[in-house]
Amino acid sequence: MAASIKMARGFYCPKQSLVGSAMIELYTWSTPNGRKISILLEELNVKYKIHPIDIYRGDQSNPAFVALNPNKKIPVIVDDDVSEGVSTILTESGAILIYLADKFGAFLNRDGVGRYRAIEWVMFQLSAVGPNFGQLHHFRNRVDQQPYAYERFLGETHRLYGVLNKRLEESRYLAGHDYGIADISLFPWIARRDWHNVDFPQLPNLSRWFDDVAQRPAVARGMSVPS
Ligand SMILES: N[C@@H](CCC(=O)N[C@@H](CS)C(=O)NCC(=O)O)C(=O)O
Repeated sequence: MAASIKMARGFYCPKQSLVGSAMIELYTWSTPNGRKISILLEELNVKYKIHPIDIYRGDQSNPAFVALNPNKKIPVIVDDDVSEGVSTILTESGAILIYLADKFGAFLNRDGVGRYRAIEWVMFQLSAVGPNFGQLHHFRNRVDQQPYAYERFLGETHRLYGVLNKRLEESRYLAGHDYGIADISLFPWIARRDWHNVDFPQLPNLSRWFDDVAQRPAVARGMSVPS
């Protein structure tokens, strides 16, 4: 009988199928929400194993993946560190960023206002940038059928670019002096700026920030996952 392991989500699964030798298992695809996590794992320089979930082929509906995330979305991590008795399955990119930063003690302050400033900007990315840019990506291929929807999400996307440019006028990074998970959560979305019909050079603070973050080797490695 296959060895089984109790997962934090409360069910047992075959050890061979879901838990490998790597400490962190990353289920991901070549999209912004997935790349946030591969960038942070590269920055942390921790061992991780990549499981590509091709969302265009429908892999997110495979029963083994749905068992990990009933919401059928990447990214998901399984942390095989059973020091607390169980492996941890975690969905939602924002929760995963905070979990990994706290676990490895980097890229997020332990306490103080700086911690909550970073979480504030991660939530801005999750609640505003992600949903609006995501809808814009959907409707940009359907402008003829849905011009109103395209214009609405384009206008909101441009407004959000303005908010970010203003924030980065007063602060080197999103949360303050230090690069961290807020910047990591946003970077893969701005990397798709060619899809946003935005005059990037007219946003000098955001352009400066983008070039700064882009030159980090871990960011380049994380942006190529899955290869
Ligand atoms: N709120 C989620 C959103 C995750 C998400 O939308 N993932 C997309 C790829 S970027 C996905 O898996 N889409 C598959 C689908 O919708 O079928 C998070 O931040 O993790």
